[in-house]
Amino acid sequence: MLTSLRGFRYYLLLQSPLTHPREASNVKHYFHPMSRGATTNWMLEELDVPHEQIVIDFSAGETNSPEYRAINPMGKVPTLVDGDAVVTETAAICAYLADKFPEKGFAPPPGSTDRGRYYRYLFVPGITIEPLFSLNAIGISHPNPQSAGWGDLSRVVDTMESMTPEVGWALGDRFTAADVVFGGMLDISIQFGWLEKPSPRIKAYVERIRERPAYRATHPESWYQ
Ligand SMILES: N[C@@H](CCC(=O)N[C@@H](CS)C(=O)NCC(=O)O)C(=O)O
Repeated sequence: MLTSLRGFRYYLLLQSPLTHPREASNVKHYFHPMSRGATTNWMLEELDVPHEQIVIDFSAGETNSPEYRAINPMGKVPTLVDGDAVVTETAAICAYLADKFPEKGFAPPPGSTDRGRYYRYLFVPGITIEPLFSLNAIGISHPNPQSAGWGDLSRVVDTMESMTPEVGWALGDRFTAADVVFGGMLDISIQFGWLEKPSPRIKAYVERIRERPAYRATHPESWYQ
């Protein structure tokens, strides 16, 4: 069982085929298959967005080039460039794409009750779940959970559990970007062994996620078989 992002990278290096190249378009996706870019790649596949796939090998230092830093000063992948719009951060890219293609129904209307719930599913993974588990995986816990935005392990696990839908998807019957971001984080939490004992509810939701054709087209086979 993988326990770290580094393990994930080497694992994918051995296992994952590169995703299918797509026709050139105004949308450029800077990514690497062994990175969080797998999630944005999945989102692009869900929406069937024509785009140019630009592989940036961060382990070879390509994120440090002046050209790439001019696009993303954090020197991280993924980055999405759509004409003049530059979008970084996995959840932001998924949210941007969902809004850009409203006809696909991947985001509830702004101002609706569901939109509030949707934002929660988009923001909790990167702001709360990931920092807690990244530190936990290397044996670090914040000395003061009241001032750490992610609190502590038991609060994060309880939150993940309570946000996981018992049936269907995060917002009900319709699969949305909330499932790509939140469901993707639960999937990674299981794959990396961050969640030591995933509950039956979390396991069942992640199984549903792994059934999606777009997930399967963008993830290594061993993740879902
Ligand atoms: N918060 C960012 C994190 C992106 C990130 O950490 N990407 C890693 C690969 S998974 C990276 O590009 N690392 C290269 C580096 O930091 O030099 C997101 O969600 O997109």
